[in-house]
Amino acid sequence: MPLKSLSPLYGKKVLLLTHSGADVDSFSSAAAIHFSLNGKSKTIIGVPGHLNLPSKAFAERIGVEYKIDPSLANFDAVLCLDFNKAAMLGTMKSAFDSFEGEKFLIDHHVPEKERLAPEKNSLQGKEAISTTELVYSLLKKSRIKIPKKALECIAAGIVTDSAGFLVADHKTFSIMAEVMKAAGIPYGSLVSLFSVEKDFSQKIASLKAARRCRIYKSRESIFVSSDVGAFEADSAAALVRIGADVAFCGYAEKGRIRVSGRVNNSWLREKKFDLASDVFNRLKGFFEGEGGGHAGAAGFNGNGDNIAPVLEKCIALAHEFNSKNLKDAELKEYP
Ligand SMILES: [Mn+2]
Repeated sequence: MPLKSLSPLYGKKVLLLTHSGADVDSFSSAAAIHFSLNGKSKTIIGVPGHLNLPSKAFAERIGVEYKIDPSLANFDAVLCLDFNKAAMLGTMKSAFDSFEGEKFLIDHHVPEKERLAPEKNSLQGKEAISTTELVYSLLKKSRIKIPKKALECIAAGIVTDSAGFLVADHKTFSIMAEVMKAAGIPYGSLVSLFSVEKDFSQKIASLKAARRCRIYKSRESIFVSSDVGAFEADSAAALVRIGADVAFCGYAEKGRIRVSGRVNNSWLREKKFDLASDVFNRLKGFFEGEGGGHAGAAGFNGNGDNIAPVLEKCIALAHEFNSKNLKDAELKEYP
């Protein structure tokens, strides 16, 4: 039986834990629960490593504290938000693995074999557009009066994880309408809570990714890959905006490799492609590391000193997907 209410957390000291490099959905899931359980539980928001730029701005503007790499000592329970693999905790993984208190999980990724929390403490809904959507359903079932700030968090997670409603359906809009009505906040103000102007180095990274990019033709589709020093997710998204159907950007640094992939939305729907299962999870068979994410936005973290073969393998796996059942579909690189 999955988690049906937040009441098992009442009266306890609870760490609300995001994944490393917390995005807005992960962070605002924690913040929504933090605001809503005020007075019922003692909650602290914990972030392994760092927050991404939009969620850092969001935390500041909504006015909520968090701890980077907190110690798990003295907590009765840890609630994992928006991830389902301990590898997503970065350097906090071992502390989490050896934590002896209760473990809880709310997440919308496709369930893994690995379990971070017992089933009775988990709410997993891969049909939900965001983890905040699951948090919202749980707060309602718990009959908690949801404060305005928590409603803003819930809405922010839906907007960002749906990529501005690109992957939304009618249910997403009805939940959004309900949450925005209760929060009494116009859409523009909501978006301004997490919007960040790209900074200079981010723009340079995207432009360099475009300059260095390798361009491939896989049947009638365009795949690209690029070696970038930083902002790999953002750079991959930029390459999709200028015409790639699938883009991989990554780098190797100090023995670590990191790759992000992004996919054009209509291509993704037409092909029923899934970056996580068709590329990044399979990459594990060739390189040491962990892959994961969503159909249209995913990544891989691993060990290695050379990014070129990793990017080439990503392109090859995407091409393998794109050419299945076709014998002679060749992958052509543009000079
Ligand atoms: Mn999410």
